[in-house]
Amino acid sequence: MTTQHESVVYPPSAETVARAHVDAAGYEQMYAASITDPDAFWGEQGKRIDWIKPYSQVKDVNYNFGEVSINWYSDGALNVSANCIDRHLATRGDQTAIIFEPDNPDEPAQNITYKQLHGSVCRMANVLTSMGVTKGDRVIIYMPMIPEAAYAMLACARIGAIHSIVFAGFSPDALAARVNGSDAKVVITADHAPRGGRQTPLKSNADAALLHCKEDVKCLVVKRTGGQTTWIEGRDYNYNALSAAADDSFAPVEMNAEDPLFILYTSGSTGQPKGVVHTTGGYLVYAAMTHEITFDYHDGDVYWCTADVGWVTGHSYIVYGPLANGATTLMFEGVPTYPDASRFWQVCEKHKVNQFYTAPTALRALMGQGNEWVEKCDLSSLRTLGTVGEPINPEAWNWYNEVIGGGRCPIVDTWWQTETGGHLMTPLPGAHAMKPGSAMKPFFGIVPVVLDPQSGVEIEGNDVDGVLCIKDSWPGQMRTIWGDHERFQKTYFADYKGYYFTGDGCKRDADGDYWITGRVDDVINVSGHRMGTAEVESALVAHVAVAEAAVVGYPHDIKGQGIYCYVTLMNDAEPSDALLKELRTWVRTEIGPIASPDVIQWAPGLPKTRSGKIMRRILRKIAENDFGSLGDTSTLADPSVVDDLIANRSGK
Ligand code: 6R9
Repeated sequence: MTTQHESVVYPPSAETVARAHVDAAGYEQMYAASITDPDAFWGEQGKRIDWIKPYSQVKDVNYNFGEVSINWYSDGALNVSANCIDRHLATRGDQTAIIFEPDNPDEPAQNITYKQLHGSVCRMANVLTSMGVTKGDRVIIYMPMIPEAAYAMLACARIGAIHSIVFAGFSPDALAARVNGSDAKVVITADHAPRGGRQTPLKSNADAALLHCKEDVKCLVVKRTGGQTTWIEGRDYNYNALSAAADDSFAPVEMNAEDPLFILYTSGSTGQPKGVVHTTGGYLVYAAMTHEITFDYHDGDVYWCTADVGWVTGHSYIVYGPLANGATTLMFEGVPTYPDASRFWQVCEKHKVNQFYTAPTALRALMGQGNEWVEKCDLSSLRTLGTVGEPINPEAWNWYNEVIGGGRCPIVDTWWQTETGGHLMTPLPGAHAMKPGSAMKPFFGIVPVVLDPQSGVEIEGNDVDGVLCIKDSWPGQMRTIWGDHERFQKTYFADYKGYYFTGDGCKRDADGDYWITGRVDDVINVSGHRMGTAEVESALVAHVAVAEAAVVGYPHDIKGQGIYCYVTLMNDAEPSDALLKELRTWVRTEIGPIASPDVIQWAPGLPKTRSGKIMRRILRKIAENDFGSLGDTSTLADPSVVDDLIANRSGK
């Protein structure tokens, strides 16, 4: 995988520029306005959505460590579900809001109109209310990628309950931690989740999780496959029966702009995942605006983001952004390679998709299968292509551009994070020339700065690199970590005072365009999924045979990064293939299949400083097979452990 920067530049076509919401001059003018007078700019943008009570205040932000507080539109009131549904009913009630494409291509797709969406969401809101859910309560959503997942999100928003989605690939233990961490009242799940022809037993996972939760947590079960599940009377509620009997109207609850909309757990460099909190008004304004402008979405287009609602991309760019804009958004239950490697392209052809948004890892996997899978499909409807989740290598970018986009479609390489709510840097289709692998330019209102990692001083000028921080707030920014505002400040505002610290490294090239160079902390990015090495380590050391573990990322052709684990066993444990397999299964059970170790190396000792700190830099180099540049090992307590690790490095 090449990572060097290509100097090739792809300007947008005249047709793209003519159609685009924003052209080059428009970008310059709007960007300048957004920075010079954020109150005026965002005050105007706030009108994209409907307010029950208009705001008189726009931005009210303090980035000073110790007193960080972020508020937008804070005296306004609104309801997100009303914005995503009700306000479209008069003009587009019969337009498709959600296209559902099931895992099995032989199962019919569904087109759900805005009117139908309204009915289903109201019924779900009534069901949740009858289970005791009210404004401010937390609801966990642990679901397949089916329309009911979107109904659940919007029903919570309608009631004013705070949802927290747990990706269906997470284990019962991870689910229990999130139910308990958010003190949730209800878990919404389904019997099974079909994916790639296989089925994940969601309900039985939820049963296992709920054994470790408070007894009064209730479970609402959606029928997806009709497969066998156990049923606990009094705790389990049958969604299909209850919603059929429920009223199809439910008045949206008035929410303050700063009331939480959702919590989403994400990995950090230390400790267990943290509950990122997004609020109601600013988040929706930002999700709606970025969805329209980044993808150059126009009325009547069909838009498809292949993410899962379990990740932030699914929140902002499958559900909230598109629906706030009255779009037709496609929800896909399956995987790119089932039943075969042409599935994505068949779905594009079948539903005449105009904007397509996916992750580099999927592109790399599909690219390796050959072009014949693409060439048999008609992709002429495609207009904008997007990527997200990790840096895209030039080979994958070129393949996306030429083979998928036929050289006609701008590629928006959107850099952002769970914490940012929406895109912070991306080329805009009609405004910027593209460079393969570059996130190019900041979105409106975003002031990226490159800091010297040691001194924290801003590095001015071009052709520079350092750590990426953001100078000021934007409406979609996270507001706090659920239940731990101090951790919020320490994670994002302590290392570089007065800035939001992204955790990413970045280069500003000679033209002033931005390139994300990857995480500078102990977070790794596996197939576009964020993982804290600390989480995998703590799963490993929870096993009786493991004394100590250190986990690092290493370059992986398809996944971007793979998980490399150094494991020191207890004195009475013997290394064996069986134990290796057991540990792999153990981590999958503790966290979920996405955390499955790619490599486990037995390490009789780990390289440590005299004060006992593990030298991860060295472990990273060994995992990368880069023994020539181990750097200074003289500060190690026992330098000979390094020789042993090199001599026994696993074959991968
Ligand atoms: C939206 C999302 C965030 C981290 C982020 C960065 C990496 C995301 C990227 C990218 C290079 C891009 N990342 N988009 N790196 N180019 N276009 O992915 O959120 O799961 O929180 O991950 O992903 O390292 O800091 P999240």
